[in-house]
Amino acid sequence: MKKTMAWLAACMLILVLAACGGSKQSADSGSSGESDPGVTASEELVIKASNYEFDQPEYHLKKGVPVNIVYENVNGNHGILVPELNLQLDTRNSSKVITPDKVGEFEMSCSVFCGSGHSSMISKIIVEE
Ligand SMILES: [Cu+2]
Repeated sequence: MKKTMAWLAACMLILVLAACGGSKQSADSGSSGESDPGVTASEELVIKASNYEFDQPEYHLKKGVPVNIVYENVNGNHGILVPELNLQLDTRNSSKVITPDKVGEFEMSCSVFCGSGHSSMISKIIVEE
């Protein structure tokens, strides 16, 4: 009986040592930068554009909260562009999940040259703490 216990203990010790020696290299999880394909957004923000305005003068987001931005084209042909948030959407590419990482007000403009009212298509994305 005692012999068996000793043998078991020895086995355990070898296993533990082997496990420790083998797990030295830890896999680095590669960060993908700005776009977050692995993130599931719990929030959704729909931004609509028509000739020649966005449906709201400002849109509010929370810092650090993943949000799925959905672009909806009501009439004409427009898009949205927010360089600071690395966000550009239009009818062909109409949604993207972003996680704002800084607080501030960011100007949103129309990404498609749509006609006489193009330059007046300006709204704001406001990121709050
Ligand atoms: Cu436009």
